Amino acid sequence: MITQSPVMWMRGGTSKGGYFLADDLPADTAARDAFLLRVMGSPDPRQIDGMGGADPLTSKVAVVRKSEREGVDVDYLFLQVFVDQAIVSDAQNCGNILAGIGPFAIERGLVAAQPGETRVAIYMENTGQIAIATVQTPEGEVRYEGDAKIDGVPGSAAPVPLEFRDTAGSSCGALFPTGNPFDEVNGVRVTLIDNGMPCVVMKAQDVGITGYEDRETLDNDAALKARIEAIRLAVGERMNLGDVKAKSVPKMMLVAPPRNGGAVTVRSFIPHRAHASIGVLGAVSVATACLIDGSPAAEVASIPPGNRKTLSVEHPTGETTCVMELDQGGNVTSAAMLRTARKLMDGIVFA
Ligand code: NQM
Repeated sequence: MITQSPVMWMRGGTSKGGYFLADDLPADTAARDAFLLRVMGSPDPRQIDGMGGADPLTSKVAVVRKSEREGVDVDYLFLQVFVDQAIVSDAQNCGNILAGIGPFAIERGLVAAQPGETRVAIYMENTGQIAIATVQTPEGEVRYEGDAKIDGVPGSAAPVPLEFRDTAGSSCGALFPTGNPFDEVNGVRVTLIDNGMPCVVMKAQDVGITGYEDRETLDNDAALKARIEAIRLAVGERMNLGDVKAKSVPKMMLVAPPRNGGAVTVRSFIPHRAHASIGVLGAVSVATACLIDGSPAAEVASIPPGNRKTLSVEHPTGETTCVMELDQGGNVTSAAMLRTARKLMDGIVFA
């Protein structure tokens, strides 16, 4: 059992976590997970004896290695360390923590900084797909300061644009794992979709809320949580995710008409706590659901014309903009998103 490891703590997008080199962690999965639970202080709702922030959004880990794949710089494995259960899950990807991977890879010497900016090709091990991150490297070093703002994070920082391609069916094997653009589950019309993140998309009003509630109100609504958890457990097998009781997917997405000029408003459960904003790939999957004629999301969404769509997804702390490219058949071929990241500390963590 290892008792300490080098680590860099970073904010990636609207999440925060520990970034490790794969070689610094045990190769054995059980030993690695036991170490990470100790590092985060899980299981404990306050994570008082560890680094976790008592929130799924701040109890995250990235494991990074130099890639041996053609055209790829680094491989990134995302691990969700549950807060109040002794679970470390690789069943989902994370597009927010992804925003810190390029800077971390350059900082650790896995990728050489280029003049001006550095494009880092990242293989996302959880889903077997590639993302491209562009990192500001004006003086041959990562620059974190800048003017880019993302809702859910105070202040501004250097931009880290992320591009995703071919994310359909990342974990479920198909964009619509049931083959249908919408289904009915427990009397609620839902779209079961995976365009980078397995999601169950439904109208907020169909489960008795407006869709404009704040995070705290949603987190305190036990009846709502029980209702959507029953839907989640019922669709796991249908989404090719198996028994999802101890998994952090699918995410539950409750949509309503936009209120601030955007495309749609979303309240997401990830899956047991309400998200303070929205996940990156979660937003891509919801935005994709909005483009499907006749789906519950399309009924409330406001979609601009054209094959290159800028879709503002409104959430509890502002909005997240997704730029979606569509082919002639209306299928989403790529998605891009602006994120930022910040190095918080570099040192040794103890278990
Ligand atoms: O959907 C939270 C987050 C995420 C995941 C979650 C994410 C994504 O906001 O790509 O970023 O859904 O658990 O970090």
